[in-house]
Amino acid sequence: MTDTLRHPGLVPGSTEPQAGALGEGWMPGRARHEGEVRTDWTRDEVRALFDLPFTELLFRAATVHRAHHAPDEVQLCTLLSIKTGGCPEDCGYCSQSAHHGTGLKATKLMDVRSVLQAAAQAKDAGSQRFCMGAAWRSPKDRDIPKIAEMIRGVKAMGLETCMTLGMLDADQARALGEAGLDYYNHNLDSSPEYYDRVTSTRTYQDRLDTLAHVRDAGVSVCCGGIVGMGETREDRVGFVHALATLPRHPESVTVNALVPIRGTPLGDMLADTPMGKLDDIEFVRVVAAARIACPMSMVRLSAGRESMSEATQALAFLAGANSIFTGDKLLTTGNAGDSADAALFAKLGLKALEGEEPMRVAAE
Ligand code: SAM
Ligand code: DTB
Ligand code: SF4
Repeated sequence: MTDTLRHPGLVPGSTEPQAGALGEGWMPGRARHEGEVRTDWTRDEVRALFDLPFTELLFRAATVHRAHHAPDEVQLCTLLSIKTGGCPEDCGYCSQSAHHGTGLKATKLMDVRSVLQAAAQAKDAGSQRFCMGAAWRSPKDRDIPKIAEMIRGVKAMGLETCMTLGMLDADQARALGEAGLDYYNHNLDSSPEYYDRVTSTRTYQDRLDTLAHVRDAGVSVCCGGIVGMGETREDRVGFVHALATLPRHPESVTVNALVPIRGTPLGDMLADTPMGKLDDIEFVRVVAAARIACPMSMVRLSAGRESMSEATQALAFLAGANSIFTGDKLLTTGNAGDSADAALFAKLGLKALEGEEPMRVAAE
């Protein structure tokens, strides 16, 4: 069943305000039909979304959201770091890079049994998807059989599987697909222009190449980035534009707020500076723009929720976020925790998504 059928009357465009209701500023950035899936967004159109009056942007995002998704349903995902620290990449935000002195203890790849135990706990806690992350530049071919075993084991529990292991070549992506992997998370992180300020050990094109291999292998894509890294509004525009103009929108779009970590270049640079905390309204603008530009995707309110007010999270849900990471840990940093989330869901009248995601339904 499509989401449109589940929400009769909320077809794309049905709740649009009249064009011109807000004067000249309204038309730029307007999709040809509200909620239409397009991969030909121009950067000017995305910028025009960001430039809308905040309440107008929120209204438009909420309208698009309702056209494709149940607004009271939020997908629950759980993260596990299956190989922590010691990463050869130098991502300026990351606690796990061997280039930074964060004091994090590096570990080997976990054994399959321990991973399956953690997955079983996540399932008991109501999670729909189990996301496994490794601090690698890319996996070694010798790691793939063990990774494949984890995928098969987690799937056998009835959970969706997601892996994030760094760059993949075409054969590795195919091997993960053959093991039954549902999603691969690989983030573009920021705009193409800002990327080399964030990471110097790989290029934007490297990220795009892996995303293409993942798609070619028939694995769904989870892709997003981080806001609050000292980037400009124009970089946030470029980031959403990059997601919206991929050959096919990611099934999941992750929007992380930077978790500033002492010992990382970005964490240290931004700590105690006025730039250190991204304005909440600007963060919600990114969520809303991503929702409008990628109407069918699940938009995940990702890292940074632990220090985000309930009101900001509520605005993000109104703006179209419909997925979160649950539990009290992300990969190496804290997360809001199940009791805080249960209280928030009760307060906001939200419930866990149990059905399928629209883009996956459409692809089947
Ligand atoms: N090594 C793999 C890679 O980089 O693709 C997978 C793991 S990596 C930790 C996954 C994503 O987590 C990054 O792309 C980044 O967007 C996000 N992330 C890492 N550290 C973060 C932080 N301190 N705050 C917010 N997001 C962060
Ligand atoms: C994503 O976009 N966010 C998640 C997941 N993909 C792998 C990771 C967030 C990590 C936050 C910092 C940490 O816990 O180390
Ligand atoms: Fe390594 Fe991923 Fe962290 Fe970059 S974000 S340092 S690739 S674990």
